[in-house]
Amino acid sequence: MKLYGYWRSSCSWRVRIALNLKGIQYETIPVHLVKGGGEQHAAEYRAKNPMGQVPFLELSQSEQLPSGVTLSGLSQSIAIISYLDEVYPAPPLLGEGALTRARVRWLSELITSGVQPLQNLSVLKELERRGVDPADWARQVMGRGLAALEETVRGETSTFLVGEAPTLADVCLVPQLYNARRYELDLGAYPRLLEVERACAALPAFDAARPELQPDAVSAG
Ligand SMILES: N[C@@H](CCC(=O)N[C@@H](CS)C(=O)NCC(=O)O)C(=O)O
Repeated sequence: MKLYGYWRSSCSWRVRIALNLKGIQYETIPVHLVKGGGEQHAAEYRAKNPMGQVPFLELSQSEQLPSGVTLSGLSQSIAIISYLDEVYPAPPLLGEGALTRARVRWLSELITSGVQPLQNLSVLKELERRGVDPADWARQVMGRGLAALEETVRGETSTFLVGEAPTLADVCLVPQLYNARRYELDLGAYPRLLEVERACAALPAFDAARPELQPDAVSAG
């Protein structure tokens, strides 16, 4: 498999963690989100993902779908991780039981729908163009979302967000906390989230997915 991504992209990072947790080997294909206005907008990349965003996972085989399309790759981190979870079920990333799985999706979506899209690069660039301070906006939306997440899980004592094994919710949490630090959000008000982050950091699958360890990190800005 080939993962098109960017070292500092939180959505690419989610997929890296999932691939590592499942022990799947993959090749990194860097897509520089900043250089020359962003390689994600190049026609060659948009042919894969017309949304012009990373990640994109190129699969090792293709399959014809009922729509007639022959699919050989996937966009959207949650669709990618859900696919991997179905094809490589161990370890399960949604947990066991309908309500547990719903809780995992709830916490994941709080981040993937309620926070990250509001502070995505293209949004921040557009705000700047309109005279709004992008860093201030990013801090505001991340602070609101992380405070809601902290309140949602306050008082829980599991090692990870939903139980004793990492799930999709943790996979989404860790990169989002990194983004928050990047924009100098004070994380002191989220002790439960930081506790879970520490548990994740102790796992090799999370550690190896860190931006600084990616092949495109050295030369990128
Ligand atoms: N919902 C998508 C969001 C993808 C996304 O926002 N990707 C960001 C990086 S984390 C991106 O490519 N930004 C480039 C841009 O906005 O130009 C997913 O989960 O994959």
